[in-house]
Amino acid sequence: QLKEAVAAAAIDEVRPHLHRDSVLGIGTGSTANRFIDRLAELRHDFAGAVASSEASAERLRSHGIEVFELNSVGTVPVYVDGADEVNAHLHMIKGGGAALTREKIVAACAERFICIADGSKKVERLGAFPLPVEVIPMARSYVARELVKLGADPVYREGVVTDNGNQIIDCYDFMIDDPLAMEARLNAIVGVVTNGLFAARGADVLLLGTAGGVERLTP
Ligand code: DER
Repeated sequence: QLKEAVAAAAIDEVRPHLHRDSVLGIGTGSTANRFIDRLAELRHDFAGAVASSEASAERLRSHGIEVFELNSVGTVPVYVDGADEVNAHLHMIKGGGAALTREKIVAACAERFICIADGSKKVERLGAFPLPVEVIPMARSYVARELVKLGADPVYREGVVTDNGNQIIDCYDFMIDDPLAMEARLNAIVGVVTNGLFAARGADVLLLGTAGGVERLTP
């Protein structure tokens, strides 16, 4: 359905940017999984992938796709990933799947970020989806107090430990008028590892699955 359609569109979107020793950047989540499942179609057009989570790395390997450590590759030509929300500037909220830190790292290394999402993710203003913030465990309460000062309702995502051994606070009731400024503000809180605002490095292309077909949007 919509996830399949945007995954198929993403295969066509990335193909022109690949050569046989390219290494692709791969995101995390159910939409990224649909893309991973179709990558075999491009098997001979790239060498392997870097993954933004152990879960995605395992899924890639299950399709016989070589997974590289990011430190052993330079920039990647494309990064393909989903989002929890995306606005008209292609700023995103990500982190619903608790992989935001490695997603942000691989996205930073990518020449082109291709976001794949169903139409429900497109919003006017970011923040209806609770903004994930990855924190160093010992700093969790301190960071929560700082988030309250910024107007958020911080909720500890119980029982979740990220691939990096950290915890997640989800910021509820936190409508974000200036994603660029808020991303920088959150990064300045001691104990914050990563916040789920992808604005400084947003997406370059959004493939949005709608009932009328896949829309291709740019900032
Ligand atoms: O955690 C993330 O940032 C993922 O990209 C996620 O939020 C999107 O997940 P979905 O494709 O399963 O909706």
